[in-house]
Amino acid sequence: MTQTQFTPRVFSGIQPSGGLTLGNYLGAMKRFVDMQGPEFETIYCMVDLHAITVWQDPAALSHNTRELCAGYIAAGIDPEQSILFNQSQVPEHAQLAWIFNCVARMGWMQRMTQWKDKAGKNTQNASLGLFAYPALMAADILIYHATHVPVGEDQKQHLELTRDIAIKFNNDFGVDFFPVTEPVIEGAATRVMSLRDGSKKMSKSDPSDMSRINMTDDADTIAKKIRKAKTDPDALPSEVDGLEDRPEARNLVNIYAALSDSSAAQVLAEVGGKQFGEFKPMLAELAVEKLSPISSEMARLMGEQSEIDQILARGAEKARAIAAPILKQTYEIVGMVGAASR
Ligand code: AQP
Repeated sequence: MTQTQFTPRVFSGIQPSGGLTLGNYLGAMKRFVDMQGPEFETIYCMVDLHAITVWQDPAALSHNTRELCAGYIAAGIDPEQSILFNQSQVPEHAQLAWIFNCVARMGWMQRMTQWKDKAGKNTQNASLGLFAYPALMAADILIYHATHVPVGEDQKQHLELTRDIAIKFNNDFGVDFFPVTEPVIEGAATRVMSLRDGSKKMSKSDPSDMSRINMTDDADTIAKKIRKAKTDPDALPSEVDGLEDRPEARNLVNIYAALSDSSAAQVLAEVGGKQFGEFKPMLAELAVEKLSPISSEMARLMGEQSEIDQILARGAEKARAIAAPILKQTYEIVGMVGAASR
């Protein structure tokens, strides 16, 4: 563990690997907004270098990066208060990632469940970048000496690896340089599940559009997707224990709880005993009420492309002002000639 007092600083990112989903919003973005305030410096990123670990059409990548930026702002991230940028504009991420590629062990990467899920059976054909993804993620966080990282449940293992990399670097070089970052995995919807299969995470890249709510879906589409969401024939229970072995019911209750800033227990106290025929329209109404203002603001911002590009460029400049000195010190610690005079 480190003894150094680090500035309380939040870093997190989202991949522009598709359109934003309700899972990204509830598990990550909404909580990024909550963490904006006097307690922390906040740095939020569109992690485009991560996105290309699987094939991305170049035009779609640019579009999705801008749309994600619009999503951050529409959801409540203030680019004056938080640093908002896309990863590839700050080369220090990739530079530190290389150092971490040399610190992390192959065995650590091989244990990552996201690697196993995304590479599937054909690991020989997966990109080297996909395998090394967690080292780049560690660099994203540690290049800012971030102390807190809000993420969804699926990123827990990668954050543990980030801590392992920080500890190993500090031990290998006999320094107390990188913080051992705290994951912040909180709220009612840390793992929003697919609307078609309660055992699968809601994901941007799921081939079925009916499995997810996109932040750009209109009111009718949201209502239709919720109406068609897979459920079971029983009424909702009055207590959380009654959701055990009912993953689809639990998912819809958790989504309702997160959208209404309450807990599953509070929701069930209100809706326990209702059939899905009654609960689904309530959920659809709430989802439309909360998401429509965000999607219409995203659409408006997407009409202002040059403004988005300027916000990203300004954000990248501010990010580099923090990242460059940390990279310089890292190079000095590692023994790279010339680092001290840069
Ligand atoms: N279903 C989810 N429930 C809660 N949180 C979620 N997150 C993603 N899906 C859910 C959180 O969103 C943040 C950004 O995730 P990401 O875009 O970097 O990558 P991901 O986790 O791989 O998300 P997707 O949607 O599944 O993307 P693809 O399909 O491209 O792999 C993270 O904090 C994540 O936990």
